[in-house]
Amino acid sequence: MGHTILERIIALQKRTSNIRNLCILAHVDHGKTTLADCLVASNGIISSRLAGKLRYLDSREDEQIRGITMKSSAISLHYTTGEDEYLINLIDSPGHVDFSSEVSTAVRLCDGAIVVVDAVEGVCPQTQVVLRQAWLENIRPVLVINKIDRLIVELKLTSQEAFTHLQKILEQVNAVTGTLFTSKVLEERAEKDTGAPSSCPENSNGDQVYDWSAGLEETDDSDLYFSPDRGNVVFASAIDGWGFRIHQFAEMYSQKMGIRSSVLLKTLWGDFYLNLKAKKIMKGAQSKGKKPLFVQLVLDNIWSLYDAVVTRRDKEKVEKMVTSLGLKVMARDLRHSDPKVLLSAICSQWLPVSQAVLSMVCEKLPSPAEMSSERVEKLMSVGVRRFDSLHEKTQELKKAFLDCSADGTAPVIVFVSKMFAVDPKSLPQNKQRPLTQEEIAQRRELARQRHAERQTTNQSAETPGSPDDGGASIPSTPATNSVTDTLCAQTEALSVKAAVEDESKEHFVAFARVYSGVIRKGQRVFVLGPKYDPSLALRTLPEGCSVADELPAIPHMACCTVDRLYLLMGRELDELDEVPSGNVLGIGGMEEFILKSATISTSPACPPFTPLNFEATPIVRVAIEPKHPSEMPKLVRGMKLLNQADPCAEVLIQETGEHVLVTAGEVHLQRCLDDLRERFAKIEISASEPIIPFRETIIRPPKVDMVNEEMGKQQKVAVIHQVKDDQSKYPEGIQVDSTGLVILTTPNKMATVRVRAIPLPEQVTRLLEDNVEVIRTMEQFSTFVREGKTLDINQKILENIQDFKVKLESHLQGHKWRGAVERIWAFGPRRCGPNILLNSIESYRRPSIWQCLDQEKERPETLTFRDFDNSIVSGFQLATLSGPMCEEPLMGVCFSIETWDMNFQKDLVDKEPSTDTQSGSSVDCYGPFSGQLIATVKEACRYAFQAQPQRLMAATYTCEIMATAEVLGRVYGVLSKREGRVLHEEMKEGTDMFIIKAVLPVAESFGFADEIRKRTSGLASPQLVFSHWEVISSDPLWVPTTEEEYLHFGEKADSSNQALKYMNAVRRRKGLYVDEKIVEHGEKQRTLGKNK
Ligand SMILES: Nc1nc2c(ncn2[C@@H]2O[C@H](COP(=O)(O)OP(=O)(O)OP(=O)(O)O)[C@@H](O)[C@H]2O)c(=O)[nH]1
Ligand SMILES: [Mg+2]
Repeated sequence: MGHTILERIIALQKRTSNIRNLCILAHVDHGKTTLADCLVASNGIISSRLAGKLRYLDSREDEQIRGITMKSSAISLHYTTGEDEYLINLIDSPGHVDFSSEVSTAVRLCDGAIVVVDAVEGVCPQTQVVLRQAWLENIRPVLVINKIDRLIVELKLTSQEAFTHLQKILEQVNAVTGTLFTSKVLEERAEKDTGAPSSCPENSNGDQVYDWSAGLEETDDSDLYFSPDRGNVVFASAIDGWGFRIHQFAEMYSQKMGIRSSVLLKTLWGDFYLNLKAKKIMKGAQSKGKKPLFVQLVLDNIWSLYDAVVTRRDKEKVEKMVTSLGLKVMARDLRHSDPKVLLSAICSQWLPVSQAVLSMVCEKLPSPAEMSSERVEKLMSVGVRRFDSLHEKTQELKKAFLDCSADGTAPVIVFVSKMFAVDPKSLPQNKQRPLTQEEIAQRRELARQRHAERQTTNQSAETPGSPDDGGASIPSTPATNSVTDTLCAQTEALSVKAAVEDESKEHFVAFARVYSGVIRKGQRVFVLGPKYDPSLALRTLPEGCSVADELPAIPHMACCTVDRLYLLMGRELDELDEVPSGNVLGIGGMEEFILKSATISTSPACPPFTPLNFEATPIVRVAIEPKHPSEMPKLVRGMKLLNQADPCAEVLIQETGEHVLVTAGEVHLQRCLDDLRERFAKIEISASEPIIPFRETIIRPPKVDMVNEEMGKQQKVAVIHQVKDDQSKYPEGIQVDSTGLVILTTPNKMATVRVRAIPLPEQVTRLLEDNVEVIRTMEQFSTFVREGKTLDINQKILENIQDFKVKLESHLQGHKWRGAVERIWAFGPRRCGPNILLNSIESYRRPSIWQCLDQEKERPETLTFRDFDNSIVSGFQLATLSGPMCEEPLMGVCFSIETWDMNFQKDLVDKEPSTDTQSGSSVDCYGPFSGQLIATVKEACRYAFQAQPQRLMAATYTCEIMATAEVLGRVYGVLSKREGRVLHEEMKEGTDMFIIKAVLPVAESFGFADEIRKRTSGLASPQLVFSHWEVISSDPLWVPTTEEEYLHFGEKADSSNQALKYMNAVRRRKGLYVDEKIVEHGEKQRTLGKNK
């Protein structure tokens, strides 16, 4: 980059109110990177002819090949309008679901977003997701409706039809925003009603009117919607380089027609028409069958341009239009064989898209200095606590956030949202940079001096005996020369060595933003991990200490020196010395201290930022090993680097010793493997088939048997009898009655439990899954209470807990579940999973898990824990972690403990006369007895589970496929082959496309997208999003029992049992026993060749 531009950007970085940090968000392929190209071209970084074709921000090779973006990358642009000069820190994000975590890392660093929507496809699933993400981070969006050329060229709509179509799209987008907003407003209103003191949003700068997340009462909510007359919508075709806001046309026509531009602006988008006779703008174009203003004044112009240039190629007309618009088009472009070249040459002068988008961004999006206080509280990771319960020094920092001061005295606060690996060669310090004028002058001077010196030496060598020369100077000159030479050689050698070292080392740059203060090269800072607790640190650290002091070790806190600062320029980096508040930047040399994200501050009171909201669930896992076992260390190192470089990929070592990589989807997996092979490990690797997760559950006894016959009473008895026979396989000492109640005693006979497993209603399972965070908070609260500490939960979280409880009560109805919600003992596995442990013991009352809801109420003292309460819970946790079918976690199961008898006294009496080894009163809570109890409860739960009809649950994706009518049949073919189920199908209005929504088991999804693409010649491409767990209806443990079943199915069913197949595959992978006939037909075992 030229020095002048760099200097300009550095100067602009200091003017906080003229900075805009924004990201481009959209569904996959809606044209984000193409739009970014146009904006980049406006700064002369790439040629405007290449804009749209180059996709400059897709710097990876695979991004270019596949044509999708896989990472978010930033670039700084400047924009001048009138007097004002702005710095735009632009971040392009990927639209593919697999990379939605990259979107989260981008959104966090921005104050605004450009939401791009394809004019043909409209609002797609990912559009909704990104709007939600923008809303969750409280950033303000503006809209670009892109690819309008497709309406003209592909769909061949008339301008009138296009107007209706565009109106519909705008409605759709506003509907999504509306839903997000209303739920928020209702929530806040409820909060105000309860009178929570701290949660009312206060605003210090009175800018609430534009804050799309403040209360409805004080807010003009119309500003949250997109509307062309408000100037937050651009209509564009990024590929042809044009885009406009309606005010451009309003101004143009107000001069021409003498109508005030404000009037035109109000009426241009809407049901108005021009009455030429009365010289008036009238309402009701639709009902009167008139052309709406927007069609007449705006769209018709564009349509006729396309018609002349692309469709009819009418040279004369084009030339006429060019002159009437006052544009200059090069003769070369006029003659070009591709009409698109001429089109973009005309359009990019007439309505340059960069101008329209950048002016909208500067006008409508907030500067970093306008951050709302609500967003600050959210960022400051208040989490479940009340803001006012934080340490006062921490609370003071809120002001620093709001001020966004670039003053040297303000505390430095920086958030790193991801680490990305860069090629050491592209680092500015390793690159030869062009010299500045001064440097050139300096070098020239040096060279001149050296030359002069050499000449003098030569001269003096020629005249050795010259008496005029200072005696000392003659020998000293060569000596100094040789010294400088060796010095030079040394430094060169050093730098070569360093370069070699650098080559081998992977360089990471932190993707970050400064929220307060000025970060400088060489500055000492604290790096705070996500679990850092400022109040603990403030208690431990001496008053008024600073980063420079020798400090005691604090958990999750490290001190380091800022090594290098970079300006992010897409594919390039430029070195900076300091970066003031409000800017996006790259920080080098942090890889030792930061894994994926972190908070950097000079104040120990700074809390770690709230963790990023990741929408994608990492679900696809593969085991990885090197081709050559000796390269294992390289693989381990490579996986560590990959883990650091990708916000979403997880790397873990399973109990079996396998190295497992967990990714968000197939495309993501592919990219991670490529990265490992070519970049981080640089070795040949082999990846296993994807490991597919399952869940185990139980269902109510089926009413229909395998041959689809209703089970009469008689048969039921027969079946139950059969089940009972099965139970002979239970080991001795376990009693299972016909209703599935399991009675089990610990080996030392001190405790007996009775457990029953009950399937949870489906809604309850889903509710539990959705409320993991709520459950975790409750668990945290209970732990705090048990340890005698207190936790101030903020009002909103309390409401969520209350809400969760009410919903749970409403779903758990019927006599079986009477009072169940109050009796919940624990959730599992990992204390927050979708299974419930129920306390059905009449004599045992323990503190409720809902105790955080009635903190004020006096808790009756009688409710105390029995000893070993925890052992029962642990047993339950273990049982739910891996089920009996194939050791996968359980889901949707309720274990009801009906009795729990402890007979210490009896034990004492029995044993005392003979031995005095153990006595009940001295049993240690963590001694062997608790271990026995844990094991017993676990076993009892397992048997209780097995006493019910068991089923496997498969992870399912939902996918939306857009396809034209011709390929619809093929799409259905692929879906049904892969056990997919179509939920619904509809025709997209105004197009000939169908939208098919379907569910597909994850297990069958590998290669699905490719297959669809191949079968439909690339016309349909689905995106798979993890949605839920679904029970597989066939019984994996089914064996024919009745005569009819034998008759129908024989020894082995004709159609293979899908659930059994899955189960056996998992068991085989885990090295568990598989009950299969290995030799099916004895005679085939002969060696046929020798069969004479
Ligand atoms: N007809 C038409 N095509 C466009 C327009 N803008 C982009 N495209 C095409 O749409 C395709 C996708 O464009 P990208 O810019 O890569 O889309 P993206 O949103 O960045 O995609 P991801 O980053 O993968 O989510 C490319 O083939 C572009 O040429 C447009 O205005 N009109
Ligand atoms: Mg892209």
